[in-house]
Amino acid sequence: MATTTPPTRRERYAHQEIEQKWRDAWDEAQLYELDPDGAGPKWYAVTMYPYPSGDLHIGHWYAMTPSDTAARYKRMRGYNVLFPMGFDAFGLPAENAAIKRGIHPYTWTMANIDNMRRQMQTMGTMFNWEQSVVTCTPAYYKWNQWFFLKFMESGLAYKKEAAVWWCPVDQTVLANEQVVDGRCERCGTVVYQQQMSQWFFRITQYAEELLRYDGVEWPERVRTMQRNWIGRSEGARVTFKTEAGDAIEVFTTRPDTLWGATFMVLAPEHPLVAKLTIDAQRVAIDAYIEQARRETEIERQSTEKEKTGVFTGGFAINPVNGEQVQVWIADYVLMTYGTGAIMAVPAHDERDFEFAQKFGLPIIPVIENPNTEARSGDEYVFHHEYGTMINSGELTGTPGDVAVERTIAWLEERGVGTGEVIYRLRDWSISRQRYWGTPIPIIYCDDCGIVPVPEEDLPVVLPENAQFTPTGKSPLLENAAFLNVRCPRCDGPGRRETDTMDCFVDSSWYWYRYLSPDYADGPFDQTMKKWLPVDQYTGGIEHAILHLLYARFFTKAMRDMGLIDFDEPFLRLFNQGIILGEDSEKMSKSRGNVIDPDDLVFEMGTDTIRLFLMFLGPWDQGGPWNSRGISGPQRFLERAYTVVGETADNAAEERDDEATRNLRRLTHATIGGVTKDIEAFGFNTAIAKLMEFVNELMKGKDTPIAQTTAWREATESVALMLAPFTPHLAEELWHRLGKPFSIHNQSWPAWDEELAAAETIEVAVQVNGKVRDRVSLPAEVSETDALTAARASAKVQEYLTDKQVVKEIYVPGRLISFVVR
Ligand code: ANZ
Ligand code: ZN
Repeated sequence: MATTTPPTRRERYAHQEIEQKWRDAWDEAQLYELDPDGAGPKWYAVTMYPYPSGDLHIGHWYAMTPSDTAARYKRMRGYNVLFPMGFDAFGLPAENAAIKRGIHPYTWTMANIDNMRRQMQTMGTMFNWEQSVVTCTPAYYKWNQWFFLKFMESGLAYKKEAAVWWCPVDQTVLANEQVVDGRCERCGTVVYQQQMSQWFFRITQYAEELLRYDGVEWPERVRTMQRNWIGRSEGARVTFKTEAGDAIEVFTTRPDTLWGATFMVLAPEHPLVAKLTIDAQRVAIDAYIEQARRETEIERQSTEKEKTGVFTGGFAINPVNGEQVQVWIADYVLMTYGTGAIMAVPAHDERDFEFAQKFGLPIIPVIENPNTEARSGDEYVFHHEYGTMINSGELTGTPGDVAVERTIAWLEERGVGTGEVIYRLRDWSISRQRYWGTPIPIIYCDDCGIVPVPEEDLPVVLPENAQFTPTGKSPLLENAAFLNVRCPRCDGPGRRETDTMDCFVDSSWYWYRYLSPDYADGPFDQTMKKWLPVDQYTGGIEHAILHLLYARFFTKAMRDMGLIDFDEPFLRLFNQGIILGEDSEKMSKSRGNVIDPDDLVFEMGTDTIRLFLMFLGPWDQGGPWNSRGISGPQRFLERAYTVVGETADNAAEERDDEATRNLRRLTHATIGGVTKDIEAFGFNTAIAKLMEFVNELMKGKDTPIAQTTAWREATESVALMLAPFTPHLAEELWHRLGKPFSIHNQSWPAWDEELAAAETIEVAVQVNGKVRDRVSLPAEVSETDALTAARASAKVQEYLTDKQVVKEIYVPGRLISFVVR
């Protein structure tokens, strides 16, 4: 097309045309399609799949484009890379949209997925779209149901009546993991406990193994969070007897303090409370139970709160010394931990100490304070140190380092206690009274009881018709056609389970399904198993506990089913940071600080955004968006385009002078540095090195150096190193360099350490006119550094010690001379 505007000296980089052109070319060539039999070692990279909320935001870009860069780099290193993407499509927001706006969750979800897929195409990623999953499709959730049945067979899935967390706004049960500081993770409402019959996955069976991370590289931070969540405690279970002969079991981490147990405290929900309570105390006890029921666990455990409690009027016998002790109830003892009852040792436990002080209960020290300065005056100050046992019958005098184990042995001999390990981890409750999830494949029959749906009848398809009213009851209850079925065992009338599965079930194994999304004979095709386990998993730190623990549990369960033969799903884990708004606040519509990637793509192109996000800082740090800061990466890409484009047709003469040697050195040093940085996910520093390199090239582009083979090597390296970061521009540069399509099938440039090393020169060192040594120095060394290096030579030092240096000279590149007296 003819144009009247004179051509600018520097052709501008027309991102819109270029990016679309190359994306079309990649699609056409099916460039990124997986070749299961392709050459090279396998590399399985997974970025946590998104929830299809509707719009791709800049956080998605920050999660996905750097991991794309890492995957592209691996591809250039010769790996056969699998890098799929999918959608976590079940869950509450879809159902809430249905309630609020009358759109069916399926319609809402699928429309969102279409939109997000379209937006994702503009990110220029190499996702293997033919390996994708959408978890709300029967082809996917059938296998959730299959896993459920297999878990039932092996005792990993079971049903029990349990106190569960209930969110009054979302009208559903929440897993422990979904309760944050006593509130619903989704809507922030204070949750409370309710008794309900629920399906559970027995994750506690793997508690011990989940504490180990053999052969995986995971951030210490995540491992610590998971370890704390699993919460392993070593101690003893000890039996106290009531006057009526009932056994009250307690769990204690400090059996060595047993002789100081001067009272007992039961959780208000403890089953023995009713029996222990004497008539005179019943009103007070009942009122207290009611009050405690309304408190969250966080409130109950708060150390700031003043201790409260009520005496039941009942007594128990301390088994080690036969002393009678009062039995109280108090909210600080939780029914959900240990045995729901404690022996209170006010001399050595802070909560018990406060409680005893408030209610005037006896305090008997039984552990010597190894920290003598802590003793003060007459008033007893509690301490929780380990130390020599005192006031402890025949164990008095036992040293602190063996006190716990000796006490346990002593208890075991007498049959009143045993060593025990307990965990804070609870079994995973997976029942949800909601519609938009995987139906639990169970049928209830009056005659046969709980009957699993036979495997050949899977999937139990989620019916389209349901009442979306937040009643707290499962919407499927209203659907008679779904509800009423024949019992698979006796053919009598049966009812389907109407609860659906927690959608964390879906995300516990989706990367196995990526291997063969259409496979009909199992959750995944065993012929694809060479890709497993995942080599690199990336995603947000918010999933450190829930998702990642469930994922590990599923993998261990699958191993024990014989489906796979490894222990951990993700060999390496990386957590990216968060992109904040320009005001350094979390992006939110109400703050008006949301950055819309679609606008940016239009304005400045995909490659610029990708580069900016990676240049922002270390990937795990995140940081605020900076609309002025984007001009740096933008200018850099313009420069790269100019420097490569303008010299692409230059002559390429073989030359070997200082200038070409310097250029080669810089080229190889840059490749070496960028490689090391990418390997360590140091994208920002890698980009900084590329920027410096291109700046140097800008200086030489109109000089004779630009007519050499060294220059060709340099410009080709720029294109190749940009390929993982800015795939469109790199493809364009490659094309301009006259190279065949596609740059994304090229090898990562090799570098030569020797060429990369700074050039060195040999310089003679004279003392009083006689050569005493030769030192190697970088060619561009400064006078000060040259003199320092010369003084450091042992041979030179011999002639300098005890002498006064009266003159020192550096003749650049030739000589260092000292005159001494
Ligand atoms: C006596 C004792 C004496 C205790 C002492 C501690 C110090 P971790 O480490 O968290 O496992 N405990 C046990 N079950 C409880 C429950 N359901 N609710 C509230 N507290 C409970 O804590 C174990 C300790 O927490 C146990 O050891 C018990 O108090 C208390 F000098 O027993 B200890
Ligand atoms: Zn039956």
